[in-house]
Amino acid sequence: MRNERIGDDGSQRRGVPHDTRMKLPLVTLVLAACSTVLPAQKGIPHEGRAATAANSRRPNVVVFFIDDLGYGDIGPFGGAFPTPNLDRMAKEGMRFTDFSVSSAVCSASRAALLTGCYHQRVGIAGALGPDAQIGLHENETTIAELCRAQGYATACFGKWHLGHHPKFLPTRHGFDEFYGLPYSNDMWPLHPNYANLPKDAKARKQGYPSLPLLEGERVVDAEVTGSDQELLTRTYTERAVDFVERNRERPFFLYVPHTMVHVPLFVSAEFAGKSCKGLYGDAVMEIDASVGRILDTLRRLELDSNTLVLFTSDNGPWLPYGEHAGSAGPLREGKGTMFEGGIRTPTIAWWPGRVPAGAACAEFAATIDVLPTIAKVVGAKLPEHKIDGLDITPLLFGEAGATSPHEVFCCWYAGGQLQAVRDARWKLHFPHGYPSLDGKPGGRGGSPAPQTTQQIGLSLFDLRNDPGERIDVAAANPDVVARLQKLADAARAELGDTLTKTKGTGARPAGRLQDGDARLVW
Ligand SMILES: [Ca+2]
Repeated sequence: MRNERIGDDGSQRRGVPHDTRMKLPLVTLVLAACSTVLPAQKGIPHEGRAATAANSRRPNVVVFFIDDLGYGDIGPFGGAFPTPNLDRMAKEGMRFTDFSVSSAVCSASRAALLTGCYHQRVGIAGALGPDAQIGLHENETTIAELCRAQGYATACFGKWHLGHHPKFLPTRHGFDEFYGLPYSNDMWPLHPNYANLPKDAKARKQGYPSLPLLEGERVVDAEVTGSDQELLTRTYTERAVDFVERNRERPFFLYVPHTMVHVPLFVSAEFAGKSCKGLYGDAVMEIDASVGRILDTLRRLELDSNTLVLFTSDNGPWLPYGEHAGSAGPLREGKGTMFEGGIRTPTIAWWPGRVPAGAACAEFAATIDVLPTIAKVVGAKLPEHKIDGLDITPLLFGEAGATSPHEVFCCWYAGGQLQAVRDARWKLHFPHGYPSLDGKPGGRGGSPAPQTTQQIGLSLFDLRNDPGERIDVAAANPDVVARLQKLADAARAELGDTLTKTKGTGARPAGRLQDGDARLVW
């Protein structure tokens, strides 16, 4: 929990009372739409035969979850780096321009994506480090478990970050296969907070142990080096391609949470200098190429018309890293804050023949919606426990008049503070502190510049006209403030709020390492 916590060491989930949201009529509308459309068939001999079999089966799902990629980093969202594969993906699919993660930091964000719950509900906050004794609870239900129950092959290639001890690993949460890092790639002895200290410095001894690489539950490299990190993006991609090829005749759920573009940045030789815009741009280009290679594999095996692919990021850019960080584009702040720059992520959905091509969806949606949406697509039942996400297939499939199913979305951070709530148009911040460069430049060469804690008072922003959250319009809209306050009160009662010292009733605990549990040793 050391380096990445950015003040989010114990946040809680925002709990939108399920009942409130379920009032919305859309949810039921949606259901009819998704299972009825049959994918186009392209039967051609050889691989075409597999495709024909594939097309009559349940759809495959692929989720890319990029680490710390900013809203303004990729071509379809106005980014400056060349991303031809994502450009094509957006041209053939749909951009979601108002799509949020649950928390502006790694572990919490991943917990929400995989469980369909606010991270506050499932007890995972901040970024878990090598000394963490907790992880995703065994009673939580992940997308992988829902899919596996439907007969899907499942795999995770990339960064897990929901607990590194065996009982918390992907293989215990519905994934048949896992290859990757257990947590962030900067949680190693070369972290800039420690690497530059004298060898005998006391603080240096508090640094990180060597970084392990896992296959399944086994450590296959006990000391990942920089040279090893250069190969991560490529190796995850090769694993993903191999997994798709091996499962071409069986439905699959493939989760690719790339280690990049989280610092420290590394690229393979092929991408070194390729962007002509620095190492960060090179890393974005290698991620882009990874997406292209996997989409090309789906096309080659004629699985494209039967595969839903989602691309998004786990949080906004880590701005103190300056030239080694991305851009939030027009949005305010970045990772570690619940401003839009921290939580609104560049999101693309792709499913030729199902998701409208070249479309943009400006309706609000979030990573908590991914589980119920995939459940709908693959014909799985939702978990019996309460979740916070809602089915967004009407948006995904471009139903006329479809709107966001969310009445409210809540932003918990920094130890369970309910820092903000929003609806389709308005976002109300409650008074809180947040880390910021405050207009100063970010760091250079992979070292972060210091941030200071800034304060925001009660503030209302009109996201429709001011997505950059610059102009406080609370005074002019007392009715909106009152309505959002009321929704926030309900969320606090459900999942708590440390800002108002409210205890919620609906939160569930994280999993905790117990005496006798196996430890990951390396
Ligand atoms: Ca992250």
